[in-house]
Amino acid sequence: MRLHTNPASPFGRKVMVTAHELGLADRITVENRAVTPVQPNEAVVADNPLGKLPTLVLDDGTPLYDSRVICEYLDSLAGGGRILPRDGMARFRTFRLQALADGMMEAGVLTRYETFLRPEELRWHAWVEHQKLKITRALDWLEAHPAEYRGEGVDLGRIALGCALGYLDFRFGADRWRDGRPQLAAWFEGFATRPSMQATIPHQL
Ligand SMILES: N[C@@H](CCC(=O)N[C@@H](CS)C(=O)NCC(=O)O)C(=O)O
Repeated sequence: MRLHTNPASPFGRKVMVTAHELGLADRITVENRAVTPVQPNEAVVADNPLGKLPTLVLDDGTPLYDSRVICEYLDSLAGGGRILPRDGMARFRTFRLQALADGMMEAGVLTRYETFLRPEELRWHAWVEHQKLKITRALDWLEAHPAEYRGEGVDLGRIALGCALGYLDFRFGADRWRDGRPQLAAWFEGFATRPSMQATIPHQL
C-alpha cells in the first residue's frame, strides 16, 4: 500500500499512528507530498479528486480516503474490532470522540491556511477567531469529560485526540492549551509516550 501524506498533517498522522498500533506500518510506503488548497499535487489528485492528504492507494490501485475511511480499512485488515468497538454505544462514543478531534484538527488546519497561506490583505480575522473558538470549546468539553478518553488501551477516538493535541503543540504552542486543563494535559502526557506517537512526531517536510 502507498500513502500520500505529509509529516505535518494531523490527519496523515492519525492514519500512521493507527497503522503502527495495528502492526501494519511496515506494509505502507509513505509518499510525502506538499499540498495546499491552492497548490494541489498532481499525483494526489490522480488518486483523490479532492487533492487531500491522507490518501491510501491499495496494492490493486484502489484509492481510499479520507482518514476515517482509511483507519476503518486498516482496522478491518487487522481483523476488525481492534481500534473500533464492533457494536453498541462504545462504537458511537469512539466515533464521536474521533469527530470532535477531527473537528479540532480541521479548525487548526483552516486557521493555519488563513494565517500563513492567505495574503495578508485578504485575511479575515473574525473567521480565524471563530475557528480558534471551536478548538477552545472542544478543549473545555474534554477537560470536563475525562471519562470519554481516559482508560486502558487505544482506540480510534484516542488516536485522533492525540493527533489533534499534538497538532496544537506543533502549530499553536503559543496558545498554551494545557493552561487550566490538567486532566487533558495529564492524559496527553501519557498517550504521547506510545511508540506509535513517538514514531510520528510532526515536522515540516
Ligand atoms: N477530512 C479529511 C481532512 C483532510 C485534510 O484536510 N487534509 C489537508 C492536510 S492536513 C489537506 O489535504 N489540505 C489540502 C486541501 O484542502 O486541498 C480527512 O480526515 O482525511
